[in-house]
Amino acid sequence: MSFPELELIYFAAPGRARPIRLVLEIGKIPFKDTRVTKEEFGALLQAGELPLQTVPILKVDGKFASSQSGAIIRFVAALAGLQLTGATAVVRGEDIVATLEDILGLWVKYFSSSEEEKEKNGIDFVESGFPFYAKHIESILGNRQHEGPFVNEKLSWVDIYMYCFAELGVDTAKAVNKESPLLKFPRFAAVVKAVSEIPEVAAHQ
Ligand SMILES: N[C@@H](CCC(=O)N[C@@H](CS)C(=O)NCC(=O)O)C(=O)O
Repeated sequence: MSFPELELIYFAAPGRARPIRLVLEIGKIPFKDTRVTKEEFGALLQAGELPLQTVPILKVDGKFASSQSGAIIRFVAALAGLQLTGATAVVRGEDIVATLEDILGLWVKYFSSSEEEKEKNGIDFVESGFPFYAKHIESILGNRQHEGPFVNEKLSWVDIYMYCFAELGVDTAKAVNKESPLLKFPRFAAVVKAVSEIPEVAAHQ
């Protein structure tokens, strides 16, 4: 199969690039994984190569294609055959993705809180914020009409998104010495486990 020439530009961190990198790796799609330092990011900014002053950036065949991670992941998922197919898959999957973005919004508030408030806000996130949204995701998963572990019958980029975003809860719980909030959501946890067992995910760096 032939693919366009892809370059993903992001920091040397998982962040918003991780689900994109994983989808490309699972799809066996070659790409240039450009990981920039803060200085290199500044140089790209100066050169006018970051239209929204943010990364990730995707270049296709050497030309700018997108500066929105949501657009990039849907594009690479379509190339990898990991897109949401069919109306029910779209409404179920996109509801989960939007809810994961809500979780990220809350987590950013916790993460940017002052040193004095950090522990208390972390505990609130693990015991109340994350579970509020995870309960909703769990109920969507409860409405599935199939027996497999994934959101839809077949693996899609949404499962990979869930795997990446679940770490916000798991890692914050570790940071504040609390139990993982995923333990209360067995269907969500089963998606995360199934994705973690995909060879490309297990081998990802
Ligand atoms: N809506 C954008 C947001 C991207 C974004 O906020 N990127 C952050 C890194 S995760 C960034 O480039 N921040 C600029 C900086 O760190 O100076 C997307 O999802 O792609």
